[in-house]
Amino acid sequence: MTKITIIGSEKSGKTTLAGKLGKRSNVTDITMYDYAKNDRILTTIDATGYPVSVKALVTALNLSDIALLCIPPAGLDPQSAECIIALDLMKYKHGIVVLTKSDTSYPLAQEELQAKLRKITTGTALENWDYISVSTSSFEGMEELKELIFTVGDKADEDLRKLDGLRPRVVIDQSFNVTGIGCVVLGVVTQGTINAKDKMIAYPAKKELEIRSIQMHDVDVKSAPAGARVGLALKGIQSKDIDRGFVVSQEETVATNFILKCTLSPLAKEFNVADMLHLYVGLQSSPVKVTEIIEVEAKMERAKPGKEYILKLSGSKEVAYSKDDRFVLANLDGKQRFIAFGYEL
Ligand SMILES: Nc1nc2c(ncn2[C@@H]2O[C@H](COP(=O)(O)OP(=O)(O)O)[C@@H](O)[C@H]2O)c(=O)[nH]1
Ligand SMILES: [Mg+2]
Repeated sequence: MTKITIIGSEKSGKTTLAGKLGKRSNVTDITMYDYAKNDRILTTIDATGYPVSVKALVTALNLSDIALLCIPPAGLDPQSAECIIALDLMKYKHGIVVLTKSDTSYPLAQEELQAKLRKITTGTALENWDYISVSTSSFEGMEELKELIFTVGDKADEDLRKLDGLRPRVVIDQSFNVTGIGCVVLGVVTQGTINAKDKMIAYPAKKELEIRSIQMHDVDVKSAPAGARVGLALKGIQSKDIDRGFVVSQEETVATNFILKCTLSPLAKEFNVADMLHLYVGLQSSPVKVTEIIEVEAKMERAKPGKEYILKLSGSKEVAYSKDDRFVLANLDGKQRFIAFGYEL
């Protein structure tokens, strides 16, 4: 099972490409496309809510294993630059840079664009990504792209197999009520293996539940490994008590205030004590106020790009997370909105 997200600048051909990679299934601020052939299953997510919503981008990326960054012949614009910063702050491991609309460009220009992008992304999470030119009009590169997605998908799967033995966690992206069944949620097993009859807890609300049954691509299964996109019928909980962003797990920390060791992007906008930022972890987000900025031992009034700080952040919304979860911070007033990543101290 391979899960990809297509991101990039507006009008770079993202939605058209997603439409060529599968059948559209559901739409919110992210749109999913499904494709199944033999034992290959591909879920493609178009972060349709982005660029208006940063959350749509983070959500789509956190539901996927591979990012496709679309760059049209016109090259980088502020939005694709913001996508690169987001991918770097998230340390997004697997991805492909797709040079779109190749029918409107020339091979030499495509080569130059590729060289330029490779230079810009040196030292970022995108450093070793593959590049491919495609056109959804002439179909140039489309078969090669599908093959490449599955090759990168195999590498992503290898990484996921290392997570099968960890304690199970499922991030939820949808919940609804099905007549005769009850509460059904859709989500992704981010680590561990889940089994039917497992007793788990829905965080941050801390509601106990039992997994009644598990489906993967509409097929009933007894268990699901790390990386699986699953539909779960749940016992002991109502659909109104579980929502997008919830984590079904056995143990999570729940907090409204955070002390994070943060690294600011060199391209971040400066911010000050008392500024409001947005914090993202998994599919959750919360507005937080910066209450303290500490550089090594000294207290600061202002946080500068490219540096490390301990940030004290105060919010009012409960967020569930675990020790090794990577937090991302954004300043929604900025032009380039992503500013830092951090871990709980
Ligand atoms: N010539 C050409 N036009 C394309 C290609 N892919 C998309 N387009 C056109 O580019 C425009 C923007 O495409 P869309 O998929 O909506 O871009 P998005 O904003 O990134 O989702 C539309 O008019 C598409 O028909 C392509 O490969 N070649
Ligand atoms: Mg679109």
